[in-house]
Amino acid sequence: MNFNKDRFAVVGLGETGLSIIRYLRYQKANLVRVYDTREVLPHQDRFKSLDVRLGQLKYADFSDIDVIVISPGVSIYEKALIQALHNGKEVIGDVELFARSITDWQSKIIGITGSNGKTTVTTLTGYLAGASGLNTLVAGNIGIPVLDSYVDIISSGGAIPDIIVLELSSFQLETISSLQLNAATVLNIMPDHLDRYRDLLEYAYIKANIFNNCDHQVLNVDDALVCSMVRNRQLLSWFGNAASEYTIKDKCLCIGGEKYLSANELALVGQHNYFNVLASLALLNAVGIDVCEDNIKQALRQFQGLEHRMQKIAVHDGVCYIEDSKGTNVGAVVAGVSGLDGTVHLILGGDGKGQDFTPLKALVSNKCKSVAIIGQDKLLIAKALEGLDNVAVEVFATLPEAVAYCYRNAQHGEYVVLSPACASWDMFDDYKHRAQVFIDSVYKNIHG
Ligand code: UMA
Ligand code: ADP
Repeated sequence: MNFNKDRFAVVGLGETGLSIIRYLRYQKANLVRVYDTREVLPHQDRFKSLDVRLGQLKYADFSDIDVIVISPGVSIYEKALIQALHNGKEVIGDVELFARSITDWQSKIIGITGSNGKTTVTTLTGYLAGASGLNTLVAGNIGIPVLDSYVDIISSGGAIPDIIVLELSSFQLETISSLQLNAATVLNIMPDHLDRYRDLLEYAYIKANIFNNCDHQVLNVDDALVCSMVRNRQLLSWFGNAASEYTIKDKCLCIGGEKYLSANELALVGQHNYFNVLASLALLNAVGIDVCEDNIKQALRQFQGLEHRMQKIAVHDGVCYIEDSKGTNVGAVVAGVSGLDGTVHLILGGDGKGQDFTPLKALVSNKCKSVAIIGQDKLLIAKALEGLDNVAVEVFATLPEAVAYCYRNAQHGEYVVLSPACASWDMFDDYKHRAQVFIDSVYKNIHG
């Protein structure tokens, strides 16, 4: 790739696409054209000065292009892109461009992926690295396009970070080859994005790309697919069950058999979050940060977790209302809801992304008194829950109706939880919008 000679195209005109365009302009590259597979763009006015092509990608439209930079929302398996690769064109993503741009930086780089817990672990790892006094950059799938961070730092003459913590989605991992990571983790593999991948194995295989150029792997010993990702000649740390270096014993987080912190000293709650903390500690240790320092332990005690992940939003008449709009797959819902110490009235539903909902049946049978289902895949979910005599299962047209139903059913000491196991796009702008509708509906019921 050569910025002086090559002709570039950008595919996908969301946040990443905008950051790629900004980066290519900064590099004074020849940006010939931009594409998006949608017929209509959400912010068309932002691309006025560009040659924009909308609709299905056609290989012929790339004939005058050398390097195609794609957004994560566009699959590298698109026919036109496969053909472009076959014909010797480069097809890369924003993280690959970032990796090629920082080869002279001395930063330690941590990569984090997994089906669930990425954003929590990325935020926590960045927060703890910052608490240890290091200049830390957090970017990637977390919502901060890596190329925006790059241009911000370079154009402002800012300091090169000591530590870079990257949240990487499977979509981004489809297109990386040069990213050198000092430490990386795959937190877990649970069914997700099966509308994009043919099966769970293909999805897991793409996630394992994170270890292609990595010094130190941090792996979840309790996850069979993650265990299969061990690579020769890489250092290795395990987190998970009692036999691993980073584990939980007698309600304490332990490292190498030594007690590190008592779980009840953490502001974070839930078993899954204890494993998130252990993964984060292993990653930090792997890049040479002493996690036994007092300021790191103090920061850990203070870390409250993130919005939209099993967040308590109200307690009324002894009923606790929890918003988990980020519970967008079955694995997240099982992990979050099974950790609650009481009976649950659960709201499920939305765009199921091709998932198998049957694992919800055991959870619902063990934890729930009633379930309200909404969204595009409501009938699929209702079918997966068929035959549960002890649980009331109802289907609703809207989220406020589902909330009203749970509000009526819930009694003192019980929980009402929005943890939909689905994406929100069929009914809402995004998961934050869904969360807001839930919160507004809860308050409307409480206050009349
Ligand atoms: N799209 C098309 N055609 C296109 C381009 C996009 O239909 O040509 C659609 C996509 O399928 C998607 C939407 O438009 O539904 C946005 O896609 P995008 O690639 O333009 O997304 P960005 O706005 O650039 O945001 C992306 C990540 N989104 C996706 O991967 C879908 C954001 O992660 C990420 O924060 C951002 O880059 C910065 O790195 C979001 C996400 O949902 C939070 N990620 C998935 C996840 O976490 O499970 C992978
Ligand atoms: P991601 O960025 O991978 O989507 P988040 O940290 O945003 O992960 O959390 C998303 C959902 O997954 C939330 O519902 C949260 O409660 C749940 N979750 C977080 N960590 C884990 C984990 N280690 N295992 C299972 N579920 C988890």
